[in-house]
Amino acid sequence: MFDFRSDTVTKPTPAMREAMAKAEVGDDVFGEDPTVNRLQEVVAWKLRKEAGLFFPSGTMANQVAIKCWTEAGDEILLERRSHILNYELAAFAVVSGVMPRPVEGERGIIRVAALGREFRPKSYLFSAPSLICLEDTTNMTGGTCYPLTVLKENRAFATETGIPIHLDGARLFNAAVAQKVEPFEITQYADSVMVCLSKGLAAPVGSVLCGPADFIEKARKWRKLLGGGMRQVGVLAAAGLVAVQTMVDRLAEDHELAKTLAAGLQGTRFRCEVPETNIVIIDVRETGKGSDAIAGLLEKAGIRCVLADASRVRLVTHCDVGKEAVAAAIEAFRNLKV
Ligand code: TLP
Repeated sequence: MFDFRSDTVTKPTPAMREAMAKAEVGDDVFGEDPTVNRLQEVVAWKLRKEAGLFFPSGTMANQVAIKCWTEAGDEILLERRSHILNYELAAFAVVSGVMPRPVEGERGIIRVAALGREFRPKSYLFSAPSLICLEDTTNMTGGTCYPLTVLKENRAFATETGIPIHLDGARLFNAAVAQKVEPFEITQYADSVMVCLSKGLAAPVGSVLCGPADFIEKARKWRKLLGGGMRQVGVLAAAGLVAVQTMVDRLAEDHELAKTLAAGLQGTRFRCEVPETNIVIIDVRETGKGSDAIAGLLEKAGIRCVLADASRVRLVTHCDVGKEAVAAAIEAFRNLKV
């Protein structure tokens, strides 16, 4: 069985396990875990933000960011197919009491004109637009990266309208590697950023939220309220440090394999765009079957994937699937009796 469901299935590397065993720890609710503090500093520096805060998950970090930037009754602008809107159980409504205003992106990329169309100025009739959430790389729209020029225009719009930008950078390091830029060249356009260590970087757990120092202080309170205050959590942060220090450059290999997979489907009834990073979204409509049926057949052929929607499946490349797995996936698609 080759597992292409997500890069979240990656297992911690031997170096991570060793670092975890040796990690110096303290009570992080008192701010006394040296390994957590180091991870927060390292990530905040890489993203050139004042401060960072370790979270058990990307979902909690995104939701705390929304909580910190908004008041109940506000609205947040975000892409129609974004993770925050579709895969976080409407937590923004439960935790922050805000309303989503979906924006149509191009392969998940929100351009300034689309923001302008959805933005409504302050009025006693409207819920106040209080936050723009961007996702880089985009997930269910195929791992696309925000061109820096688009981010710059969106930033200008946000500054003009006085709304902060939160960047869901679950796969921000994939974007930086694919675009051959430093992560801070991307994050300079956002007020707050969440990055995941548990996706392609292969750490077992964890995300870091970064932003201005006063925002992170506020976030610390909301993290605790949600039960995310952890104690000797340096054992997890140690793996996160190995992840950010040693697993970023190799993401290029995952991107290459995703391209190989997409190229292998050329000339078949499975349609996909050339992937920019490690996510391949495959449209199965030409087979006359739904994505659930195709995923079921692939599973029988030893290839695991997830559904992006009713007509598209998603395969993600990562460090625990190599060339052999990709060759097997191509063969499985080509041999499907549909
Ligand atoms: N994404 C997971 C699933 O939840 C869909 C995946 O397999 O891709 N933002 C983005 C863009 C994400 O892709 C994810 C996870 C998250 C946030 C949430 O991170 P976690 O799983 O740590 O809560």
